[in-house]
Amino acid sequence: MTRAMSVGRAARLVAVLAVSVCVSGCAPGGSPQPSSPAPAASAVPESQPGLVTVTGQASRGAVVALEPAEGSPPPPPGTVIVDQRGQQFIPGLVVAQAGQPVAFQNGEGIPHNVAVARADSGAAEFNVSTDPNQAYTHTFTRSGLYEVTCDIHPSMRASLVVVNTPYHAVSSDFGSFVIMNVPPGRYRVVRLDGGEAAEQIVDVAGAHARIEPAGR
Ligand SMILES: [Cu+2]
Repeated sequence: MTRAMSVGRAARLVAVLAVSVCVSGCAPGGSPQPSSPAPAASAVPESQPGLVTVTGQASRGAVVALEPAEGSPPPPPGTVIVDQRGQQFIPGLVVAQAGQPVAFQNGEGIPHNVAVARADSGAAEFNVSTDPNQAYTHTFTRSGLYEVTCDIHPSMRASLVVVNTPYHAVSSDFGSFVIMNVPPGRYRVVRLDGGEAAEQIVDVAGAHARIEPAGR
Protein backbone atom coordinates (compact mmCIF):
# COMPACT_ATOMS: atom_id res chain seq x y z
CA MET A 1 0.00 0.00 0.00
CA THR A 2 1.36 3.37 -0.95
CA ARG A 3 2.10 5.56 1.97
CA ALA A 4 1.00 9.10 2.47
CA MET A 5 2.10 12.18 0.64
CA SER A 6 5.33 13.92 1.46
CA VAL A 7 5.57 17.35 2.98
CA GLY A 8 6.82 18.64 -0.33
CA ARG A 9 3.80 17.41 -2.15
CA ALA A 10 1.51 18.65 0.53
CA ALA A 11 3.01 22.11 0.29
CA ARG A 12 1.64 22.40 -3.19
CA LEU A 13 -1.83 22.14 -1.74
CA VAL A 14 -1.54 25.56 -0.16
CA ALA A 15 -2.78 27.43 -3.19
CA VAL A 16 -6.02 25.53 -3.34
CA LEU A 17 -6.83 25.04 0.31
CA ALA A 18 -9.29 27.92 0.24
CA VAL A 19 -11.81 25.50 -1.20
CA SER A 20 -13.84 23.64 1.34
CA VAL A 21 -15.65 20.46 0.44
CA CYS A 22 -17.51 18.06 2.62
CA VAL A 23 -16.59 14.69 1.22
CA SER A 24 -17.83 12.38 3.89
CA GLY A 25 -20.55 13.20 6.33
CA CYS A 26 -20.97 16.91 6.71
CA ALA A 27 -22.92 18.23 9.63
CA PRO A 28 -26.50 19.12 8.74
CA GLY A 29 -26.99 22.76 7.95
CA GLY A 30 -23.44 23.36 6.87
CA SER A 31 -20.49 24.65 8.81
CA PRO A 32 -20.55 25.21 12.54
CA GLN A 33 -20.89 28.69 13.97
CA PRO A 34 -17.73 30.79 14.19
CA SER A 35 -18.12 31.01 17.94
CA SER A 36 -17.92 27.24 18.30
CA PRO A 37 -15.55 25.85 15.71
CA ALA A 38 -15.26 22.55 17.54
CA PRO A 39 -18.77 21.13 17.74
CA ALA A 40 -19.72 19.11 20.77
CA ALA A 41 -20.10 15.42 20.20
CA SER A 42 -23.84 15.75 20.55
CA ALA A 43 -23.93 18.27 17.67
CA VAL A 44 -22.56 15.91 15.05
CA PRO A 45 -24.60 13.28 13.22
CA GLU A 46 -24.88 9.81 14.60
CA SER A 47 -23.16 7.08 12.65
CA GLN A 48 -24.83 3.76 12.02
CA PRO A 49 -25.00 1.46 15.06
CA GLY A 50 -21.60 0.02 15.90
CA LEU A 51 -19.75 2.58 13.80
CA VAL A 52 -17.97 5.72 14.94
CA THR A 53 -18.36 9.40 14.15
CA VAL A 54 -14.84 10.84 14.09
CA THR A 55 -14.40 14.58 14.54
CA GLY A 56 -11.44 16.86 14.85
CA GLN A 57 -10.01 20.26 14.17
CA ALA A 58 -7.52 21.19 11.50
CA SER A 59 -6.85 24.26 9.43
CA ARG A 60 -9.34 25.32 6.81
CA GLY A 61 -9.48 23.01 3.82
CA ALA A 62 -7.28 20.29 5.26
CA VAL A 63 -7.56 16.76 3.94
CA VAL A 64 -7.87 14.16 6.69
CA ALA A 65 -7.93 10.45 5.91
CA LEU A 66 -8.09 7.46 8.25
CA GLU A 67 -6.27 4.49 6.76
CA PRO A 68 -6.99 1.23 8.57
CA ALA A 69 -3.90 -0.27 10.17
CA GLU A 70 -5.10 -3.62 8.87
CA GLY A 71 -7.20 -4.39 5.85
CA SER A 72 -8.12 -2.46 2.74
CA PRO A 73 -11.77 -1.48 2.69
CA PRO A 74 -13.17 -1.15 -0.84
CA PRO A 75 -14.14 2.23 -2.26
CA PRO A 76 -17.68 3.40 -1.73
CA PRO A 77 -20.06 2.96 -4.65
CA GLY A 78 -20.44 5.80 -7.07
CA THR A 79 -18.22 8.14 -8.98
CA VAL A 80 -16.46 11.28 -7.79
CA ILE A 81 -17.49 14.18 -10.03
CA VAL A 82 -15.22 17.06 -11.01
CA ASP A 83 -16.96 19.68 -13.12
CA GLN A 84 -15.47 22.18 -15.52
CA ARG A 85 -17.69 25.22 -15.39
CA GLY A 86 -17.08 28.96 -15.48
CA GLN A 87 -13.52 28.12 -16.50
CA GLN A 88 -12.92 26.53 -13.13
CA PHE A 89 -12.57 23.02 -11.81
CA ILE A 90 -15.32 22.47 -9.27
CA PRO A 91 -14.42 21.55 -6.62
CA GLY A 92 -10.88 22.82 -6.59
CA LEU A 93 -9.83 20.21 -4.04
CA VAL A 94 -10.97 16.66 -4.67
CA VAL A 95 -10.46 13.54 -2.57
CA ALA A 96 -11.01 10.07 -4.01
CA GLN A 97 -10.10 6.57 -2.98
CA ALA A 98 -7.76 4.50 -5.11
CA GLY A 99 -9.98 2.27 -7.23
CA GLN A 100 -12.86 4.73 -7.21
CA PRO A 101 -13.82 6.26 -10.59
CA VAL A 102 -13.37 10.02 -10.97
CA ALA A 103 -15.36 11.68 -13.76
CA PHE A 104 -14.05 14.93 -15.18
CA GLN A 105 -16.99 16.52 -16.95
CA ASN A 106 -17.19 19.62 -19.07
CA GLY A 107 -20.35 21.32 -17.90
CA GLU A 108 -20.32 24.27 -20.24
CA GLY A 109 -20.30 25.13 -23.92
CA ILE A 110 -16.61 25.70 -24.52
CA PRO A 111 -13.85 23.16 -25.06
CA HIS A 112 -11.56 22.20 -22.18
CA ASN A 113 -9.06 19.53 -21.51
CA VAL A 114 -7.90 17.73 -18.39
CA ALA A 115 -4.23 17.20 -17.69
CA VAL A 116 -3.43 15.27 -14.53
CA ALA A 117 0.07 14.72 -13.22
CA ARG A 118 1.56 13.44 -10.00
CA ALA A 119 2.67 16.34 -7.87
CA ASP A 120 5.81 14.61 -6.60
CA SER A 121 7.35 13.51 -9.88
CA GLY A 122 5.40 15.49 -12.45
CA ALA A 123 4.65 12.24 -14.25
CA ALA A 124 1.58 12.55 -16.42
CA GLU A 125 -1.37 10.39 -15.43
CA PHE A 126 -3.40 11.39 -18.47
CA ASN A 127 -4.17 14.34 -20.73
CA VAL A 128 -7.46 14.31 -22.60
CA SER A 129 -9.78 16.74 -24.34
CA THR A 130 -13.19 17.28 -22.84
CA ASP A 131 -15.59 18.71 -25.37
CA PRO A 132 -18.68 20.61 -24.24
CA ASN A 133 -20.94 18.41 -22.14
CA GLN A 134 -18.59 15.44 -22.41
CA ALA A 135 -16.86 13.63 -19.58
CA TYR A 136 -13.76 11.53 -19.11
CA THR A 137 -13.67 8.98 -16.32
CA HIS A 138 -10.44 7.73 -14.81
CA THR A 139 -9.76 5.34 -11.96
CA PHE A 140 -6.63 6.15 -10.00
CA THR A 141 -4.71 3.22 -8.60
CA ARG A 142 -1.94 5.02 -6.67
CA SER A 143 -2.45 7.22 -3.67
CA GLY A 144 -0.87 10.65 -3.56
CA LEU A 145 -1.35 14.21 -4.59
CA TYR A 146 -2.14 15.04 -8.19
CA GLU A 147 -2.25 18.39 -9.96
CA VAL A 148 -5.15 18.97 -12.34
CA THR A 149 -4.90 21.60 -15.05
CA CYS A 150 -6.49 22.61 -18.34
CA ASP A 151 -4.04 23.34 -21.14
CA ILE A 152 -6.54 25.67 -22.81
CA HIS A 153 -7.11 27.84 -19.74
CA PRO A 154 -3.96 28.15 -17.63
CA SER A 155 -5.90 29.68 -14.74
CA MET A 156 -7.85 26.45 -14.29
CA ARG A 157 -6.23 24.41 -11.55
CA ALA A 158 -7.33 21.85 -9.02
CA SER A 159 -5.70 19.40 -6.65
CA LEU A 160 -6.71 15.78 -6.33
CA VAL A 161 -5.75 13.70 -3.32
CA VAL A 162 -6.03 9.94 -3.79
CA VAL A 163 -6.19 8.03 -0.53
CA ASN A 164 -6.32 4.36 0.40
CA THR A 165 -9.44 4.56 2.49
CA PRO A 166 -13.11 5.46 2.25
CA TYR A 167 -12.85 7.32 5.57
CA HIS A 168 -11.81 10.85 4.70
CA ALA A 169 -12.94 14.45 4.79
CA VAL A 170 -11.96 17.99 3.91
CA SER A 171 -12.21 20.36 6.83
CA SER A 172 -14.70 23.21 6.79
CA ASP A 173 -14.02 26.93 6.61
CA PHE A 174 -13.65 26.75 10.39
CA GLY A 175 -11.31 23.77 10.28
CA SER A 176 -13.67 21.20 11.72
CA PHE A 177 -14.06 17.84 10.08
CA VAL A 178 -16.48 14.97 10.50
CA ILE A 179 -15.93 11.45 9.20
CA MET A 180 -18.97 9.23 9.52
CA ASN A 181 -19.43 5.49 9.88
CA VAL A 182 -15.85 4.51 10.73
CA PRO A 183 -15.48 0.94 12.01
CA PRO A 184 -13.79 0.76 15.41
CA GLY A 185 -10.12 -0.04 15.22
CA ARG A 186 -6.64 1.33 14.77
CA TYR A 187 -5.96 3.85 12.04
CA ARG A 188 -3.16 5.83 10.55
CA VAL A 189 -4.35 9.42 10.28
CA VAL A 190 -2.99 11.10 7.17
CA ARG A 191 -3.41 14.83 7.34
CA LEU A 192 -2.57 17.50 4.78
CA ASP A 193 -3.03 20.54 6.91
CA GLY A 194 -2.04 24.06 5.94
CA GLY A 195 0.64 22.84 3.59
CA GLU A 196 2.09 20.35 6.02
CA ALA A 197 1.73 16.59 5.95
CA ALA A 198 1.48 14.65 9.19
CA GLU A 199 0.69 11.14 10.24
CA GLN A 200 -0.33 9.71 13.55
CA ILE A 201 -1.80 6.46 14.85
CA VAL A 202 -5.13 6.57 16.62
CA ASP A 203 -7.51 4.04 18.13
CA VAL A 204 -11.10 4.70 17.19
CA ALA A 205 -13.83 3.40 19.48
CA GLY A 206 -17.21 4.30 20.91
CA ALA A 207 -19.98 6.24 19.25
CA HIS A 208 -17.84 9.37 18.87
CA ALA A 209 -14.09 9.78 18.66
CA ARG A 210 -12.14 12.98 18.46
CA ILE A 211 -8.76 13.26 16.78
CA GLU A 212 -6.38 15.70 18.35
CA PRO A 213 -3.59 16.77 16.00
CA ALA A 214 -0.21 15.37 16.88
CA GLY A 215 2.40 17.90 17.92
CA ARG A 216 0.03 20.69 18.90
CU1 LIG B 1 -10.35 24.88 -19.80
